[in-house]
Amino acid sequence: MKVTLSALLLVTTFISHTSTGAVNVSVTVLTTQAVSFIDELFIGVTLDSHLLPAPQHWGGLDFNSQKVQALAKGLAPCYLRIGGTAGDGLTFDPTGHGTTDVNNTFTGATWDAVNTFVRDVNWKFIFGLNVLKRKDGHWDPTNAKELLQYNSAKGYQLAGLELGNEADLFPGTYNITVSSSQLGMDVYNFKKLLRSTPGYESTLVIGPDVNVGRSSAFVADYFAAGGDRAVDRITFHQYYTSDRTAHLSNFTDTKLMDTLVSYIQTGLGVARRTNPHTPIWLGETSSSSPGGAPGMSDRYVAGFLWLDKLGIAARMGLKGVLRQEFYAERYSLIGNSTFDPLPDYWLTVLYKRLVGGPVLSVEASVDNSTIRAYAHCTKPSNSYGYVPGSVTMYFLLPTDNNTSITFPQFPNQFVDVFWLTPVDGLTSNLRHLRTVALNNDPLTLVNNTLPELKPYRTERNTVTFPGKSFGFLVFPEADVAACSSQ
Ligand SMILES: *[C@@H]1O[C@H](CO)[C@@H](O)[C@H](O)[C@H]1NC(C)=O
Ligand SMILES: *[C@@H]1O[C@H](CO)[C@@H](O)[C@H](O)[C@H]1NC(C)=O
Ligand SMILES: *[C@@H]1O[C@H](CO)[C@@H](O)[C@H](O)[C@H]1NC(C)=O
Ligand SMILES: *[C@@H]1O[C@H](CO)[C@@H](O)[C@H](O)[C@H]1NC(C)=O
Ligand SMILES: *[C@@H]1O[C@H](CO)[C@@H](O)[C@H](O)[C@H]1NC(C)=O
Ligand SMILES: *[C@@H]1O[C@H](CO)[C@@H](O)[C@H](O)[C@H]1NC(C)=O
Ligand SMILES: *[C@@H]1O[C@H](CO)[C@@H](O)[C@H](O)[C@H]1NC(C)=O
Ligand SMILES: *[C@H]1O[C@@H](CO)[C@H](O)[C@@H](O)[C@@H]1NC(C)=O
Repeated sequence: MKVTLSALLLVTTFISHTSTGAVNVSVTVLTTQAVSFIDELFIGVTLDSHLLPAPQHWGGLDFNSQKVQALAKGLAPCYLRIGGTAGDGLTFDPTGHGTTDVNNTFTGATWDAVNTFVRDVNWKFIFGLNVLKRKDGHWDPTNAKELLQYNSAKGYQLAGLELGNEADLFPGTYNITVSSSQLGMDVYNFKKLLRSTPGYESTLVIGPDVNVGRSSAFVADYFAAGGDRAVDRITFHQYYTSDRTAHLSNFTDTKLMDTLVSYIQTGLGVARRTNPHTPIWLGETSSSSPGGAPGMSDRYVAGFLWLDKLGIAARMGLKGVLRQEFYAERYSLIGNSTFDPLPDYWLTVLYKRLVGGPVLSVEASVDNSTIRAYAHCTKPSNSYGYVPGSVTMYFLLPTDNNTSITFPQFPNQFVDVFWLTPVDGLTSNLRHLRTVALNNDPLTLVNNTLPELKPYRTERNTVTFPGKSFGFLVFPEADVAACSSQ
């Protein structure tokens, strides 16, 4: 309790006074025109394919848990993508009878469990098919057809399908080489098959699901061979660092954050040659790989890379960011076995509630190693009653400095503050709870229900926050033209 109280005093002080010693920043939103647009499905989540074979029991994820359902509904509407390296080793067997290779088989019952869940919580399902089912040098769709047939007989909706995960790494993981141009042809043929299968006329074909920074030539060949006409969404996978070498300082390192800018530029450069208009997603992305950095990727500090990623991706025109992952491993949004929401879960919920529609540019009086600032129109259908014309800004303060932010273009206006701070330091794990506070109130579920997530309203034109923290500000009276006619 002592820790919580001192954090409380600190931030209350900061919100009410301009303190000496704080870095002063002036921020202006460019209101005349939007630079991009995102919809309410912008943030999606993932689960890894290795959870599908029955012996895994979904890694302990209980789809019937009220808590899990409440947390999932808190993110809805939301894409759920199940994919990953293990997916290219899996076979669908509706009954599971007579299966000897149980660790590489998933059954109709498993498929039912996830589809029922997705329907109950109002998510949309994307699945990665096994591209290593091969015959005479090309993909063999026999097992995929069985799955599609089973799926439509049950009346399940499939929002999207992928074919092959990080195929550029097959030589190392599966000791198999499939050329990028062969994959481009495979996905093109898959698209034709899907469009001629009743019930799948509008299921998205998604790919190529590789790291474009590592394999841009691979991606270019994939598009040139037919992938360009096949894909409805282009997906690149992205991680900032590896679990093995991750260091706490990486999570607030603005140079490392900026590597995403050049990564997306590389992706745009490759994709836009053949696909000038196809929406681009970060189709699988998190802080560090392959499972998340121990003691970091599931703590408050992970929010810096996550929120900055959302800001950069939206501003650079991306239409989707699929967070690796909803459950399991160290970069999950909810706790392994406890299902307690982790700090990035709450950050994601706030983003989904407050941000949406047109994306705006921001100018700050100091450079982006002192403050990271992003602006959007406030989500049109928000639960707070914010009217069209409202603006939502979000900020990351990556340094240790207390920072005062002033908004010269919005004098004498209310500001609604949703500021997130850790309850016990950047890697807070107090009593094994990785708690984050919203305006000093530790966030928890009450009776499996999400709290209201109320803002703190202030009339001050300058707001001050502690270093190494982040949060959202809403300007309900901004009356920005680009946000008025959504
Ligand atoms: C499946 O994997 C588990 C461990 O993950 C192992 O104990 C078991 O022997 C495997 N089963 C088969 C049939 O390979
Ligand atoms: C990889 O496959 C080749 C044949 O395709 C085989 O000769 C080689 O032993 C395999 N390597 C490993 C590590 O399994
Ligand atoms: C992470 O931080 C460590 C320690 O400062 C540094 O050596 C390493 O290069 C950083 N990693 C990345 C990907 O920037
Ligand atoms: C949950 O944590 C335990 C203990 O750390 C670990 O053995 C297990 O693999 C984890 N489960 C998942 C699904 O990540
Ligand atoms: C931050 O500023 C640097 C130049 O100082 C620029 O290269 C980088 O793209 C900027 N990052 C973002 C997210 O705008
Ligand atoms: C930020 O402000 C608090 C409260 O006034 C103070 O204790 C702390 O030392 C300040 N931090 C820095 C880095 O100046
Ligand atoms: C939680 O649910 C129990 C049983 O339904 C009820 O008695 C209790 O008042 C609820 N608590 C809150 C804080 O709503
Ligand atoms: C204040 O914080 C310290 C430590 O994080 C940084 O070294 C400074 O660069 C920073 N100052 C500004 C203006 O960002």
